Amino acid sequence: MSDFDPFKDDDDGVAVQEAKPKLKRPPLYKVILLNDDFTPMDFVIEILMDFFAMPEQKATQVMLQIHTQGVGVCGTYSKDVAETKVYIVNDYSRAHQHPLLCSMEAV
Ligand code: TYC
Repeated sequence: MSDFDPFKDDDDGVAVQEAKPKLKRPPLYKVILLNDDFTPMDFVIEILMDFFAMPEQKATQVMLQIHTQGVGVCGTYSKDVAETKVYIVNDYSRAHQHPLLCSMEAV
């Protein structure tokens, strides 16, 4: 026969408080583009459309904002995705001999 008895108190008088699950949302990062005097405007628009899935109008607006304000946000992502975007954008810009700089910062 089984030893299991649901009515037997075998906790030796110890009260057990269940711990609240410690769940936190993972931190998010803004991927940003910096202005410079040499990268062609069309190239920046192409980057925003191809790597950040912006429609042409939105990409043009964001490019002009970076051009006038010095910096602009391309999108907000988890750390891994943001790091990958920064890497591929800087790699692509360098491969096309443009000084465009992409970076990330915690939200
Ligand atoms: N300032 C550049 C120009 O006049 C255009 C530009 C826009 C460059 C945004 C970089 O992130 C940038 N050709």
